[in-house]
Formats: sequence, C-alpha cells, structure tokens
Amino acid sequence: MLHIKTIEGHLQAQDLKFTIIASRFNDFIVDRLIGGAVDYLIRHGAERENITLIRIPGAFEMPVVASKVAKSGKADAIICVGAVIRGATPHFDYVCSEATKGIAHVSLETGIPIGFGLLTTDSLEQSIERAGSKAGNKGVDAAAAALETLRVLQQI
Ligand code: INI
Repeated sequence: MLHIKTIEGHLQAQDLKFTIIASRFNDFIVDRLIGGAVDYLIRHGAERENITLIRIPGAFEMPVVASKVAKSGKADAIICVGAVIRGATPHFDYVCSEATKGIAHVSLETGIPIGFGLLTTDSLEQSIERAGSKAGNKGVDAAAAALETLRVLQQI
C-alpha cells in the first residue's frame, strides 16, 4: 500500500523451539497464561515436543533463567509469564522493576525475542481479567509477540 520495502513477521510456528518460563507465585493465574501461550503456539503450527515449560519460584527469578535459556541455543524464542500483584509494601515495585529490566536486558544482549507476559496489577481482580477473561489473555499476547518478533528478526 505504501509501495516501500516492508518487513513483517508471519505467524507460522512450525519447526521453531519455544521455552515458556513461568513463575509459581500466583500459580492459579499463571496456569491460565501458560495455557493461553501453549494454545496459541500449537494453533500456529508449533509441535508440542518443541515447547518446553520451565517453572520458577517468582518473577524476580525470571531474568537469570531467561539468560541461561537464551544463551543455551535451545530456544528460538522465550515467553515469560507470571503475575505480580501489589501488596501493602514496596516489594511489588522492586520485583516488577527487576523482572522487567532483567528480561529486557537478556533479550537485547542475546538477540532472542522474549514475549513479556508478566502481569503487574494493583489487584487480584485485574490479574484474573488478564488471564483469560474480560481483558483477554496476556499469555496469548506474549506468545504472539515472541513469534512475530522472531519472524521479523529472521529477515533483518
Ligand atoms: N513474585 C511473583 O511472581 N509475584 C508476586 O506477586 C510476588 N509478590 O507479591 O511478592 C512475588 N514475589 C516473589 C519474588 O518474585 C521472588 O520469588 C522472591 O522474593 C524470592 O527471591
């Protein structure tokens, strides 16, 4: 339409290796995000044997695990899913900030796309809304973003 060379990512996931890194904290929410991510990848052609799930304690541990996976060559793309819910102390801010910065750093350092499916919400209700109810499923969105970004990177 613009008549210029345009690079866009297609959404075929066949023969690609994915690792989903998921925290156990708030697992009843996170399990819905994992389900959404797996369902998206399978529906876009990924093979079940090419999807690995790694469970970790909490969001704070995501960067170090993502770093090892990204450097291992065992994943073409990574999807991080978790839920950090604000409590009465500043703990929330530290966990969110370190997880977010760390994941971005790993992606930039390694060139491996990482779908960011970490919910950071003020309430449990807001997390439920984003884990497969009225605000969609952020696990699906993170898987979609990781796949599309990978397909873009492959063309640059
Ligand atoms: N980790 C989460 O993934 N979600 C949370 O809501 C959360 N809160 O609220 O504390 C949380 N904390 C644990 C943290 O990620 C680490 O696992 C822990 O501090 C041990 O290093």
